[in-house]
Amino acid sequence: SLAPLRRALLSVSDKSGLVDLARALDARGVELLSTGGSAKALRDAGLPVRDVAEVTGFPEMMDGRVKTLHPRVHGGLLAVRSDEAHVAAMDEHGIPAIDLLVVNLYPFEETVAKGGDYDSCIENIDIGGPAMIRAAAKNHADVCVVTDVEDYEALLSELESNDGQTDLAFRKRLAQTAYARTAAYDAAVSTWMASAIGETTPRRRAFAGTLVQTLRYGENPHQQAAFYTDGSMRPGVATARQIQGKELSYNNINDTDAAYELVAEFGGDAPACAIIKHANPCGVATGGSLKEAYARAFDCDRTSAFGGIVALNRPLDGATATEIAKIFTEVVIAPGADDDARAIFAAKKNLRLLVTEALPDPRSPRLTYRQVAGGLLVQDHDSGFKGRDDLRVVTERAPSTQEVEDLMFAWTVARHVKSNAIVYAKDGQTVGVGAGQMSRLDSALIAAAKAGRMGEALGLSENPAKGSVVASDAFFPFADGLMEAAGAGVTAVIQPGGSMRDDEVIAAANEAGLAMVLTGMRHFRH
Ligand code: 93A
Repeated sequence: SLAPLRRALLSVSDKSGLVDLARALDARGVELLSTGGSAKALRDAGLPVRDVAEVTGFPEMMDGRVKTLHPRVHGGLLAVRSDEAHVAAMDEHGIPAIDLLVVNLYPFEETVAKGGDYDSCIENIDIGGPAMIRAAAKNHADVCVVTDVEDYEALLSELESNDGQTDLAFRKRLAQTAYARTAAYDAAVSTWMASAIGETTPRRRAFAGTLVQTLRYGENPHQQAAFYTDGSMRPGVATARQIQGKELSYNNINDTDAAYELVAEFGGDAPACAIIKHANPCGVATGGSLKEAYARAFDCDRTSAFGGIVALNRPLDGATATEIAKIFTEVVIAPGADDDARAIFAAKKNLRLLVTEALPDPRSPRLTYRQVAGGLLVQDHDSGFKGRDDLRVVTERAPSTQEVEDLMFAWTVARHVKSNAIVYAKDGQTVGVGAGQMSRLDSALIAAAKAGRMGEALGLSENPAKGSVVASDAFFPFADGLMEAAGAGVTAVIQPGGSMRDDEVIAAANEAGLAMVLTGMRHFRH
């Protein structure tokens, strides 16, 4: 719905673009209210402007600490235009309706960045600005709020296309941006204060998150830790319901996330199971019943699966619960658990059972953050995807239908393995995972060795790597890693390609009679 724009309040520290914006508003017949410095800039440009002090009946005081903090300002921002009582209150108290708020805040971050002293940082904490921004953003049903000079143009073209009015969708978008600004602003204040006073307690840290719980400790017992939700409500460990078991630990949460994000790749069609240790999958399987998927994931590396995290893509049933309960497992997460399963787990007091309403969507866009000394690395979550149709066959032999199935499975798992990642798989089951090595060759060697151990543990007559396929999360820089896999008995290879030595690697694959496909997309994970 469209909202008219009759009166605007402009109060900005960064005055760039202010005069042009005000001139355009004035040309549309918008009445301009403004605070000290902003009002002066407008007056100097010859624009008609009314001082907020005139509206409030109070002068700006206390070095500007109190200028807009007044009911005649906040009433004008917060009044619901469709509410008779609100409108009556405006009339009774001489409160002018403010339809547009343009504010940018005291340059607190800049003051800190240029090494301002304690007192000047304190003086640059804006109080009135955030108060108005938050009020206007709350009342976006009637009021438009602009907090970024970059959005002035968008505002003017919005007015242009709506005959001087603003659309609700536009006001919502700016309101959301406004809250991002005030949240980041206060986070900056808190972070600065934390360093000023040497506060390092995790639960006192500021960032855009909501505290779920203080954890007993972090990655190690001497580290303090806390758990926050990011407000996205994405299905997963942060929003899961814990049915039973001990309190989740920091590592539990991290590993449960890795497990659930991996198993979600398989959707809900065929049962799938992933078992995680130290953020890497030690076994993944799909197909058959849920119980079979678990058993086959477990079989890949029974030793590592001890004390692991189990994620399922289907609601946990009694048969699968019985199987899982046979060994020590830290956490089980699934999109639900039936009564049988709950009864079976009830006997295992410590075993943590988490259920979610749904599986996470592995393709949905979001950001990931990683802290480095003095900074945050922010990037898109790796939701890039290549399907069967994107595969490019580069060898003389093309993979068979069964090999393509296994290649896609191995490729799906590999993106969830820490780099360098090498995954051997057969019939929808991992048979060897090489994770986190500094050389791809070493990861290939480890994956092959683990396949050998799997064969021994299960008493197989043949190494399960024989007749398997291999996935590599990034290209083979040399043929050696590929040759190692060929030696282990793989018949087909999936990898991104793009190495300077692709030709050499392809020639080696042909020499060994392998089928190889390139995806053109790398999936490093660190
Ligand atoms: O000191 S304040 O927190 N107290 C207030 O009441 C107040 N109202 C607006 N700072 C306040 N502001 C801020 O003043 C605005 O957020 C803006 O950054 C600045 C604009 O002041 P001027 O127009 O006087 O340059």
